Amino acid sequence: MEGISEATSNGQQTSNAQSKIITCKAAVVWAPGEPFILEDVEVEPPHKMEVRIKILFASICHTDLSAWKGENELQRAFPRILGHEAAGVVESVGEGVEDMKEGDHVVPIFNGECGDCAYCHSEKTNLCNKFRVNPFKSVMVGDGRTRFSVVDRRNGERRPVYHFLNTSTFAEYTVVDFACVVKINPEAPLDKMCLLSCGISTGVGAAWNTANVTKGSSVAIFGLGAVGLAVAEGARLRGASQIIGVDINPDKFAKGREMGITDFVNPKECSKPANEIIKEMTKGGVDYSFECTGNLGVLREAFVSTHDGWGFTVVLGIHLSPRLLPLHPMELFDGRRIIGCVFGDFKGKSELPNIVDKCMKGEININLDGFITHELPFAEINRAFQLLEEGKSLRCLLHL
Ligand SMILES: NC(=O)c1ccc[n+]([C@@H]2O[C@H](COP(=O)([O-])OP(=O)(O)OC[C@H]3O[C@@H](n4cnc5c(N)ncnc54)[C@H](O)[C@@H]3O)[C@@H](O)[C@H]2O)c1
Ligand SMILES: *[C@@H]1O[C@H](CO)[C@@H](O)[C@H](O)[C@H]1NC(C)=O
Ligand SMILES: CC(=O)N[C@H]1CO[C@H](CO)[C@@H](O)[C@@H]1O
Ligand SMILES: [Zn+2]
Ligand SMILES: [Zn+2]
Repeated sequence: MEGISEATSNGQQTSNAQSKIITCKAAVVWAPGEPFILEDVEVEPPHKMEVRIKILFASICHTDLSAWKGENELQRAFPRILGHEAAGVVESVGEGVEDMKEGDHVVPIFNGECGDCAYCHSEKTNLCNKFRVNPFKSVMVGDGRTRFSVVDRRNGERRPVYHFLNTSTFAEYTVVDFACVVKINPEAPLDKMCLLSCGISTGVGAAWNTANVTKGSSVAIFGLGAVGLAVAEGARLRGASQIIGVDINPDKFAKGREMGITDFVNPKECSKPANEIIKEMTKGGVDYSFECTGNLGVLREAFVSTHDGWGFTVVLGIHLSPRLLPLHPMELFDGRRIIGCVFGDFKGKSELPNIVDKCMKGEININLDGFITHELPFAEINRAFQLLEEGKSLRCLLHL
């Protein structure tokens, strides 16, 4: 942090009397695919029902990589602060926030939980009517504005910097809606908890909540990044007897073995489609398959790799390109089911604190350390993105 200045009289209504504008470093993307630039940004105090967080750790998820590249034109709000997998400490809270205070340890969640809408009250979904994940949104719900601004070097003018996934964690300080931040046990190590704010919860939850993988069952996981390997962890902890990992990068196999993968398929080295190989390996198909690549062709492979009659496919990969699912309607009569899953079907605010406590007590034995393959200072964020893009890292932990 560079320094805290008095809030300027630019008409912004701030509800927290002590709270001032903070000038700090943030990794700003000015245009799709351009390197991150560590800029001095101004971060407004939290407005009503918002929280300002000091980010201590942030890691990079493939969804950040896709957004950085601007793979979907609708998503192109720049300059922007990306990042959604992080952990930190509450710096200040806006009017009306009662479940958090300065100093609380928190993880942001991109799929919010207001706790008050019909969706939040329903046991059937973890989506929230007001704060559900939406990669196309880039301004706060309260007033439709951003809480970040930066000076544009090209003309010297201050301009707004857009948010991402309700969290924007590649910044020393960020402002999020109360619904998108979870208070956790202060004893929990924040570096590891960072991974629970997206990738690991998503993968583990997909196995536990969405698919409800049962003991002795067979599983195929397409894409062995952090999300896919977290599915493997979830399936292993549920007692799945066969966990087949599918990836075009053979470097993922060694790590996969540690995470419970029992068999590997590299489609690049096979003369027939992965689904045919998997059906042979499992006498007709796996009980559960998980798509964790964001590739449409892979999605189809995952779907037809399951056993007819009861096969269950969970889609985790984000498919941003405007193309439709490659399924023939008649195929649905073969008894295979398919569903997408956001954030492992966990309700973030109500369930994550309990998951954190269970991890600490050893009641849930997720190998969080195994996912942190690299650590770098915040200033090396460009290298961290490169590591993920080249398939060298699972999660690179940035220290802010
Ligand atoms: N649904 C959710 O809530 C949610 C949450 C987090 C991430 N995601 C999405 O999950 C996906 C995985 O994220 P990640 O961070 O683990 O990414 P990652 O880049 O670490 O892993 C992706 C893996 O897929 C493999 N792969 C790519 N193309 C392949 C192909 N054709 N066949 C087989 N394997 C292939 C890569 O080699 C890599 O190992 C991304 O699409 C991400 O956007 C979704
Ligand atoms: C998951 O499966 C187990 C074992 O079959 C069952 O007891 C449990 O009720 C299932 N849970 C859900 C949420 O369906
Ligand atoms: C800052 C930000 O992107 N806020 C969004 C949070 O999510 C809701 C629901 O998708 C959006 O309406 C907000 O714009
Ligand atoms: Zn993510
Ligand atoms: Zn809600």
